[in-house]
Amino acid sequence: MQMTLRWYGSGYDTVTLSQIRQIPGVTGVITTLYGTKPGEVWEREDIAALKAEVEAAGLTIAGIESVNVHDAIKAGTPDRDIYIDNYIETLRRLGEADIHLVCYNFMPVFDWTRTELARRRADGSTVLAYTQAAVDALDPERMFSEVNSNSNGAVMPGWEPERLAHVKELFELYSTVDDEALFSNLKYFLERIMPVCREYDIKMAIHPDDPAWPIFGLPRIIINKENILRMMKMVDDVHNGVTFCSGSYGTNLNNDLPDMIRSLKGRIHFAHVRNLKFHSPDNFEESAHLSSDGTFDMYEIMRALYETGFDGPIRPDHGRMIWDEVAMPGYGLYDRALGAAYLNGLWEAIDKNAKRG
Ligand SMILES: [Mn+2]
Repeated sequence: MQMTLRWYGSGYDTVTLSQIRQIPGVTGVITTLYGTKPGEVWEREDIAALKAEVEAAGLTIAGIESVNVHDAIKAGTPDRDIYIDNYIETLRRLGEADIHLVCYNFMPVFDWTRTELARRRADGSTVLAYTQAAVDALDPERMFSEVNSNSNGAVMPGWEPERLAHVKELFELYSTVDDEALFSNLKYFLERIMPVCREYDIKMAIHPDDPAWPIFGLPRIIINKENILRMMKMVDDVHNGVTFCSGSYGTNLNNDLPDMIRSLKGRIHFAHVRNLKFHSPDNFEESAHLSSDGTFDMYEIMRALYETGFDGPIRPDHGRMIWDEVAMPGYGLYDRALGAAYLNGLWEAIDKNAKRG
């Protein structure tokens, strides 16, 4: 595996490449052209400049998170082919730049959803948190404005304010899209992009829906073992793969994370590893990475990745806000650096144990 950190780019991220370079064992970043909109073709010069900047800092681009999928593709509207053609062209340009991993999601309207961006914990740190009761009490428009007013000035990925203006239209767009239609639209998209992925050996890695159940009446399909295996089989190509995000699949306590990892052997191209602390099945917060701080057994998650031969990029996912850092919620430097060090430690121990027999 390659240990990485997500980085939003110089114009957007409070964390610098030189800081990332100093985290022991972190050799790459997962990044994106944050200023692009879903459906656009990425400019070759912009890709080249991003790559040059990362490499000048002594790091590599380990993958792109994300190339976002336009709502026309997810909803399967008649103009979707225009956007798929653009997506294919972006993939071609990334492949030409020797980039071979692309994370994306297929969530209608909303990206990941949290109801608190700064829940205070006993130790004084603040974390992202979720309660179903808070979602049930909100309408989608309020959700957008609350996220944007509590983000420490950052533009939260998937919660761009300009999307708020269209939230009613977006809901209308999906009014006839159920789970089956969403699966079928995803299959159509994947079948069209697989040739360019094969040509440039680009591994597509779908991110799970977060939380892993429908919200606001919208369908969500990338939520459990049954559905993700269905997706792997419906386009059975190694380039159709998965971002295994423990914190997203883990929102549903019925998901057995190590078992899911084992069932996806060979198809996990990217891993987000983080822990959650549950107070009840629908009230959880993003704890420190350490097993004892949350609900998941992080050793077993890392062991399952190791034993299935996972060799892609991995990153600590969201971190707590600690030591008075001011940054995009979930994406400060300090706690993610602690997470990377901890995950590296688990991996080293698992690796040495395995080699000792
Ligand atoms: Mn994730």
